[in-house]
Amino acid sequence: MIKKVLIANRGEIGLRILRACRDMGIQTVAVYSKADQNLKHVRLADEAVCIGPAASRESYLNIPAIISAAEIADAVAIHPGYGFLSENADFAEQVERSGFTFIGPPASVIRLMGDKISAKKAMQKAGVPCVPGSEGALGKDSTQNHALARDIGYPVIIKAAAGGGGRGMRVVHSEASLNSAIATTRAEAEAAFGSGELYMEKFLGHPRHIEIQVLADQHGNAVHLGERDCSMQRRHQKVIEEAPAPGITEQQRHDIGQRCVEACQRIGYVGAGTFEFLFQDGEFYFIEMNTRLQVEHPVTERVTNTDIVQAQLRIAAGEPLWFSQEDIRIDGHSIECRLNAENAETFVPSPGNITQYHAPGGPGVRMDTHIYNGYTVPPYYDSLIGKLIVRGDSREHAIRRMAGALSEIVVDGIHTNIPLLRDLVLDAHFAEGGTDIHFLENRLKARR
Ligand code: MV4
Repeated sequence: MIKKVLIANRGEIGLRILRACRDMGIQTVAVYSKADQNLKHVRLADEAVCIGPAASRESYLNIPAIISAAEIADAVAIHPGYGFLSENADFAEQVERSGFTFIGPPASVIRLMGDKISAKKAMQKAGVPCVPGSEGALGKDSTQNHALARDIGYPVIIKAAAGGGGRGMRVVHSEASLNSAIATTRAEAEAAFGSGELYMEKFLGHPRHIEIQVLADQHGNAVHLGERDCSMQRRHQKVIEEAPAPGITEQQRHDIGQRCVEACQRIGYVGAGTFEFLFQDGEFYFIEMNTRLQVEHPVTERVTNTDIVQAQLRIAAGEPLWFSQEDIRIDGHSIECRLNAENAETFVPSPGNITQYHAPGGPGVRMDTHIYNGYTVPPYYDSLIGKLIVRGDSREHAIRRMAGALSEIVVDGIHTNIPLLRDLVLDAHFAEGGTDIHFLENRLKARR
């Protein structure tokens, strides 16, 4: 097994990774910015190295500083967590070239999936269903682009190959605005990503966001851990996630899961990964693949009785997968609420001192958080302060447990989105299940 892991992240996921390591007898090295000396996992790690000032650019995104810290502490492997450098192929490459193990897929696979056009091509070839659209990048020929859009059928969506996660895209409803939409999206993509490469897809008007969790080892074995429904979102920030996705049948799960497993084998995927789909009118359409651990991984853990972070570590150590697809059962229902330091109505970030924290508890309740009484949430990073995860025997049971846990939790001193979460969990439409990606934004609009 790996002897010592450097945790190249912060907050709740830094602590999550530390706990997985500790559970497996792996030593830990925390790296932190000057604003993060008081992070819980920094206090708990075997060693801690300050890697720079508060600004992410100069600390959590500072590749030389992180690799130097790994050298100083004599770490064997680096876990990137999510966000920051987790999907940076150059980082993965430099980690490996410096003689460390990158806990994630090979740099070449990160690069392949980072380019959304090459990702889609690879998935199409592997038999994963994709959104109908352009074959590869859009050309400069306006006549051709018009013919393509007419072929696909309006509305279409123009997306940047280097985009993803909702950045660099534009919906086009009719041919009158196609040229200008392409030009504007191209200019924006050029400025934001340094690449103006674009592609076109049929725009789906009312999809759900359903994603498949996979694990693949270094020996060509792969399994899927079922799906998550992440449709409850605002401005591409997920708010509530759940597993399994309401209304998805055993057959649908098996079929789409098998496609993802085969795709993993085709592309040489290694580690934990997620296939993102839009789901509309009973069909799955691949949009992107995430080559990292995801924020919402715990809901999958709770219904499959797995530990995805420990699996990442064992896979990185070269261990062959220790269970097969038949061993995976979806047992019960799990829901996660993301707790943010922000105003529940305006969504304005609310960093500051937490004067009082009372954790929720009881059967089936898990709280993944780095906060504690007296902790000060710094203003420099993402506003996520924790994740409340529940498991129940059924979806109704899970909702009841979530409502109970949200009524117990106390976070004082800062504003949080807990009031919004309480509202949503008690919502009649949410109780029905299967709300689409526009539900929350429409509901917020209607309330004002
Ligand atoms: C789409 C779409 C509709 N049709 N593609 C947004 C994030 C990025 N991963 C892809 N996104 C979308 N792609 C087609 N062909 C609608 C979205 C979308 C969305 C997707 C998932 C979760 C939330 C979303 C919110 C707005 C738009």
